[in-house]
Order: sequence, then structure tokens, then C-alpha cells
Amino acid sequence: MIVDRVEPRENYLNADYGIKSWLLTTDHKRIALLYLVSVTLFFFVGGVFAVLIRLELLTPQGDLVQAETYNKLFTMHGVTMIFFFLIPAIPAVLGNFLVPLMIGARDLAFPRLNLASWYFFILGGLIAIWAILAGGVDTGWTFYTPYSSSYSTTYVAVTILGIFLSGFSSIFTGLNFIVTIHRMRAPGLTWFRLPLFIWSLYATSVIIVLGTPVVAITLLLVAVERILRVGIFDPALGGDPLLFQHLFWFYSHPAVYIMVLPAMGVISELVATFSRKNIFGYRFVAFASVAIAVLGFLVWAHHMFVAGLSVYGAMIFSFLSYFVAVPSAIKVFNWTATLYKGSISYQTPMLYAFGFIGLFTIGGVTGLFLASLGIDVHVTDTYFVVAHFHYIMVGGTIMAYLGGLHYWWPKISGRMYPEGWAKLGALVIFIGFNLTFFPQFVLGYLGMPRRYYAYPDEFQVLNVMSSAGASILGVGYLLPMIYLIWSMRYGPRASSNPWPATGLEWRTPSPPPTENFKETPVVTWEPYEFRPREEMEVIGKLNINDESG
Ligand code: HEM
Ligand SMILES: [Cu+2]
Repeated sequence: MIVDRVEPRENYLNADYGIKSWLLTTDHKRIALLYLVSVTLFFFVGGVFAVLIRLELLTPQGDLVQAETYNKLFTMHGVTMIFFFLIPAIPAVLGNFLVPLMIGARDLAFPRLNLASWYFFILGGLIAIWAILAGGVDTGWTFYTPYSSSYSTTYVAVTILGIFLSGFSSIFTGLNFIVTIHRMRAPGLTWFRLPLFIWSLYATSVIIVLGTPVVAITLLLVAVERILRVGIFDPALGGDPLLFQHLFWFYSHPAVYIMVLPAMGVISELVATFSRKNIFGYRFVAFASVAIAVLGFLVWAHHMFVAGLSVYGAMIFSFLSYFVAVPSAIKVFNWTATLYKGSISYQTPMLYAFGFIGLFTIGGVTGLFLASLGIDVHVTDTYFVVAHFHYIMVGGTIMAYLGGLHYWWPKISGRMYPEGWAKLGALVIFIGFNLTFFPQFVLGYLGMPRRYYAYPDEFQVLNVMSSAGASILGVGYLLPMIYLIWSMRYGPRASSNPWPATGLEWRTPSPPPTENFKETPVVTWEPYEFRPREEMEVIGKLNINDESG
């Protein structure tokens, strides 16, 4: 076995010391870590609300909190999880860290804009948290009018300001990625040699840049109506509440793809590396990302089937919703075809990838149920919908985020995480997740409405299962937080390419130096060109957990 000796050397982590060097950094890798810390914090805040929700629903009577408090709990859970965790998690943490490394660039195109983006995010997040501490919001994360614009007495305008600012953060990051991917690819790195994660971030950035301004302005209008009493959405003032829903979902349906496309990109990387094969139908998978980005803008009104669409309107949106499922299905089929006859190794990131594929498929198929008018009318605003979107967002996006975090952890931290603990964590999360959310499909099918703080006795057993699952899930999420922090100090040192994978990010030391590459790499190979396993064994590159250093 060849052991690369790792001499103490300068890297992006030890290049400079002190809080100030972090808060004023323009290094994309350090900014990624700033995001990592901040989204973890928000995940924690959102998680606390989730625990309280599940505690309240442990019993049929509303005996833990009042109805008003409950409304605030699910609203604040949704707001923090969606706007301050799910949307930024993969693009801002993994994307920021990896885009320049994967395309062989020194940094993003606009490093200072990148830092500004983090400040907007933090400012928005702190304002939202301030709104929570001041008394909270109770409108639901969708802010439906006229309740949000005229009737709610809670901190709606402040929360909206927080979301508005974090929207700028998204837009800056999206612009930065688009320009960087166009302009800064290493020589030889043609579009069809790009890693699929880059393709997915590119498509995501397009959605962000086109969609985010719409929601930002919509929410701003709610604040304007609230504060100035100008009639926009409130019929009592001469406005139109359906207009709000159209504008809101015109962003927020595509926003589900802001959350899930990057996740799909991560999964493509994991599936390729851990089955040691090029992704089957690479170009189809790449174009599927772009197709999703475009088609995602055509289906928003499937959230409004019971809001008063014309029958023909509803039929068209139902049809289009089926249509947008096609590119997602293509990806799932192509990952499966990649696994076929692959040389699969069951490392932790791959376990998360398997989790993603299974859970996302359940989420996607139940999305098709919702897209068919007859079923949707029955299960709208029931726990079926809650189960559906948690399978997509938690079973999908968070699984991919954790899988990606483990996969790139050696690159980020320069250390290996403990494989045994990590496998245990992935298992606990998978079990806890399914126990939490699967019963909710049944509850919704039986007619339990969402957003109620009490329910008839016959729903209790399923709710207890769900609450029990949530506590297991909570433990599951704590495990990686603990052992990843532990590994930063005590983990074995990682070699530059511990998996061994093919991307450019693995051709620079772990952790990388501030400038990423000593000299600009020149790409002469096709994407995911793996050497046969036997060859790797001969040259000693296949010791996944080797303690080099
Ligand atoms: C790709 C990732 C997806 C995510 C993250 C996601 C997320 C969500 C969310 C958050 C809601 C709830 C909205 C609310 O609060 O009322 C929802 C509802 C819905 N989703 Fe998805 N979804 C995804 C995929 C899909 C797909 C592929 C389809 C159909 C092809 C679909 C169809 C629907 C429909 C029709 C509703 C409305 C249910 C109702 O009437 O209340 N979703 N989804
Ligand atoms: Cu939608």
C-alpha cells in the first residue's frame, strides 16, 4: 500500500487565524463553512419546533399548547426549515465548497458577492429569529392572504422582511454559480465533461434567478398591504386573494426543485463513485436537470385545485404535473441502470444514496397521486400532503445533503469520519424517518387534516407511532453532528482521494490550499472515467479507510 505522507502544510483552514479572518474571508471554501454552521443552527431551531409539534400530537386533546401557539409552531417550523435550511443547504454549503474545485477554478467569479450573500442570509435569518422571539408568526409558511395581509396579529411583516433578505442571498449565489460555470471551467472541461452535480447546480441557479424575485416581491406586497392598507390581495380592500396564491406558487413549486435538484446532483456523484461506473445516460441525466428547471415553472396551480380554478384550468395543470415527473423518473431509472453490474461498495455515503432513491421515489409517486384531481380533492390539506412533501424534502433532500457531507467530509476537513458510527447514524435516520412519516400517509388517507392541534381518538395510535419515530429521527440527526465534530480533531487524516473518485476536486490535497490548485488542471478525460478495480488495487489506491499521514 502506498501511503501519501501528509506533511504539515498550509491549507485553507490554517491559512489565517482569528474570527476576523473568517468573517471577512472571500475564500469560497471558508464561506461554505460559514454556511454550514449557520444552516445547522437553523436546522436545530426548526427541529425544536418539530419536537414540540409532535409532542402536542402525542395525545388527541390539545393539552400541551394552545391552538394559537400551535399555529405559530408549525408556521415557524416551516419557515425556518424551508427558507433557512432546505433552500440553502446543498447549494450554499456543498455548492459553494465544490463548484470551483470541481471545475478547476481558483474561486467563484465574484468572491465578494459570495461573502455579501452570506451576510444577507444571516441578517435575514436573525430577523426571522427575532420575530420568533418577539412572539412568532401564525400564518403558515405559505402566508396565504387575506389572513396574512389583514387579519393575523402576529409578526408577519418582520418575518417577511427576513425571508426577503435571504432571497437576495439566493439570487447572489445563483448568479455567481451561473457566471462561474460559464466562464471559469478549466481547459478541456467541456460542458459534457462536467460532473452532474455541476449540471444540477446550474439548473438550480436558473430557477433561483428567475423565480426568487417573484416571491420576494409577492411577500413585499403582503407587507405593503398590511402596513399601508393598499388593496392588493384582500377582497375587502378590492384585492384578489387568488392572485397571491398564483404568485406564491409560481415561485414555490419551482422552489421544491431548488431543494431537490442539487440533491439529485449529489446522488449522481455518489452513485457513480460507489458503483465505479459512469452514470448510465449521462447526457439524459444532465438534460433532465434542465428540463425540470423549465417544466417546473408550468405546474404551480396544482397547489390550487380546491382554491377555485376552472375545471379546464385544473385539468391542464394536472396533466402538466404528470409531465414534469418524467425527467425525475428518468434520473431514477438511470441511477438504477448505473448500479446494475456496478462494483458497488456500501460506504456510508452510498447508504444515504440508497435511502434517497427509495424515499424520493415514494415521495414522487405520491406526488402523482396528488396531481390527479380526484385524489387531490380528497386528500388536500390532510396529513397525506404532509407525508408526501416530507418524503421529498426530508427523505430526499436531507438524505442527499448528509450523504454529500459524508462523501466530501475528507476534502472539507482533511479527516475521515468514523465509518461504524456513520453507518449506524444512517440506519437510525432511515428507520426513524419512515416511522415518523409513513403513518402520516395513512392518517391523511383516513382524513386527518393538517394544521390541527387536536384530533379524534381513533387517530391516536398512528400519531404515537409518528411521534416515536420523530424521537428516533432526532437521535439519528444528532449522531453525525457529534461524530463529525469529533472527527475534526481525532479522525484519521484523509488522503487526497480516499474513495477513489474521478472528479477534479479529488486531485488537490485534503483540505485544499487556499488557491485550490497549485497549477490549473487540464482535463483530458471523460466524466466518471473509472479505472478498473483490479488496476486500482495494484497501484494501491483502493484502501478506502487507509490512515495515510
Ligand atoms: C420534487 C420535489 C417536491 C417537493 C419538495 C414537494 C413539496 C411539496 C410541498 C411543500 C407541498 C405542500 C404545499 C402546502 O403547504 O400546501 C406539496 C404539495 C403538492 N405536491 Fe409536491 N413536492 C415535490 C414534488 C412533487 C411532484 C413531482 C408532484 C407531482 C408531479 C407534486 C405534486 C404536489 C401537489 C399536487 C401538491 C398539492 C397538494 C394539495 O392539494 O394540498 N409534488 N409538495
Ligand atoms: Cu408544486
